[in-house]
Amino acid sequence: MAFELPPLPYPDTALEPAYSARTISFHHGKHHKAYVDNLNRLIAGTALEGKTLEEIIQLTVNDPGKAAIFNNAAQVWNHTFFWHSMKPGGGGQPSGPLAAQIVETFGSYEKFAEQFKAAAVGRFGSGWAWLVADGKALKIVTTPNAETPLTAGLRPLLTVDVWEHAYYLDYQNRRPDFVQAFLDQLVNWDFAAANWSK
Ligand code: MN3
Repeated sequence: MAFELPPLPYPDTALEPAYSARTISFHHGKHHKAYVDNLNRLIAGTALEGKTLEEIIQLTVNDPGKAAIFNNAAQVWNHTFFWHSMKPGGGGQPSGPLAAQIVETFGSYEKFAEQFKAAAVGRFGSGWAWLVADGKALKIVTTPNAETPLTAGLRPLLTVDVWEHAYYLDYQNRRPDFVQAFLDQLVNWDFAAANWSK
């Protein structure tokens, strides 16, 4: 069974105006789809065909001969996770046990937001910023290019894509404005809280 592009969890207009249907049409319909198509082409007829996405990621990480497979598999996983990290009417502060843990770890939601934004803006070049669980601890980490915290044994709670293709049509070069909009208007704390309680 070949991998398929997972459908968006909301209509492509649902995140407007913070994230336009035009951006989603390219980001999901072209970029994310290309990673799926490339992955299927690269694993066809190999021992990796039939493995899960997570298995392929773990089996190819740090293998220079399988870098293209890793990059496409990890980008498929990361993008699917990213779409779920946003929701219509999202943004603002979390509630419940995750909110309490954020206050305990970072001092306040505002301090968390400040550190998350600094990490996302400071990721040089292409990559991702993540809130992850490291055992029972919360951490903000960034990964370059296609890399994912999964391969470091970390459990992703939410992510923001900071590749230029993620925001250029709506924000041009203004990555800080995109990350601020992600925090204020897009982030899906219900998804993060569900991941935290797993
Ligand atoms: Mn992307």
